[in-house]
Amino acid sequence: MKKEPQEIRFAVFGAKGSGKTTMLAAYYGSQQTDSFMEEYGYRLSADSAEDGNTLLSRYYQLEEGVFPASSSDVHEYSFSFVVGGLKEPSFKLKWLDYPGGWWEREPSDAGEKAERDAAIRSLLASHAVILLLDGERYVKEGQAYVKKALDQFRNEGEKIKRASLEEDQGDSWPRNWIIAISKADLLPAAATAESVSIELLKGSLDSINGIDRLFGDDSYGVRVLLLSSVKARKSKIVDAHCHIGFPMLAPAVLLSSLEEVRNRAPEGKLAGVGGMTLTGLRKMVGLVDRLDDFLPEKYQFITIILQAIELDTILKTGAEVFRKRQEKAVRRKQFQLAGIEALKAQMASEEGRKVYFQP
Ligand SMILES: Nc1nc2c(ncn2[C@@H]2O[C@H](COP(=O)(O)OP(=O)(O)OP(=O)(O)O)[C@@H](O)[C@H]2O)c(=O)[nH]1
Ligand SMILES: [Mg+2]
Repeated sequence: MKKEPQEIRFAVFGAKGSGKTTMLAAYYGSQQTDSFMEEYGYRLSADSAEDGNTLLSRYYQLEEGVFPASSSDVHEYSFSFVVGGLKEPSFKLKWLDYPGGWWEREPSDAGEKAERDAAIRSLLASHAVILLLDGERYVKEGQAYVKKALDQFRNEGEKIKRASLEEDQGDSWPRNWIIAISKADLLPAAATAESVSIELLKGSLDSINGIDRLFGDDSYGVRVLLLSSVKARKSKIVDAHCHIGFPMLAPAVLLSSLEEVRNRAPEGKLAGVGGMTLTGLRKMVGLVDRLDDFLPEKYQFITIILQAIELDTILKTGAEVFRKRQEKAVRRKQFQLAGIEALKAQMASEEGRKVYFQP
């Protein structure tokens, strides 16, 4: 029997209006051009034709200047991560879109409660968590908004965590998290992921610590990803093809999942690895061999990637090297390796470093 490709799940938590649905449509739509495949060497394809059509029609609407309506349903999208030249996908990516209003009110009936519970179970099964902050409100209201949004998330998160402990799911809850700033087209031009990370630590340290405690995250600093789906002013789309941060989304999720492997390693197994810098991650590679036996199942696949990833080389080497290796892996029909090389190329690029910061 043919083996199914492994899947990476990530959870995007974002309040009503923070830009989740627009992001998914623009992320998917922007990858369906030949020029995307040429430039990045991969693309996502939706596993169901119906989902693909829904997302594409939302993308075309954006091109017409129309944003999607506020979501009233939850839906899980399944994508294949396909590297150019290969027929088989390298991985699957699962992405749940749901109404952000859920976090602001009680379920309206038993049906909605059941839907929410199922969604929460699926979010808890993810490899990485992204907290989406509304960039428009961040620009207008500054740290007051950030604090409010993070504290609200922590309160909700605590409820979810209690429920998951009751269901005995507690231990697979992801421990690290990324702040993504949506609508980053509205940030000052000089803003980088690192400068935003510094601002957040300066202005909202208590709230950030609160979330670290919720997840049991012991990293120092905060991972930040800048994202923008379109360029818009006052809710009017100026350029539907102008995106920020999209190519870094999958690598950021992957990096964050790798950290999770370190967090979950039994005491002593990764002694000496120290802080979770990219160089720290590199040191894990040699130690990771027998970790699989100790890790919850959903993380075992990530160790395969970790062994292939050579993070120090990424830091020293330009993206070109990885593109070449990707081509080689494609020629040899090494599906997973080709996908990994595509992501590494992106991590090594200058663009990648501007929009994603990992302490
Ligand atoms: N400037 C700018 N505005 C955006 C962008 N993405 C979304 N918006 C604005 O934010 C609004 C909400 O976006 P949605 O994608 O519907 O937000 P959501 O998180 O899915 O909201 P719910 O479905 O209600 O949870 C849009 O109607 C736009 O006005 C962006 O990339 N840049
Ligand atoms: Mg929505």
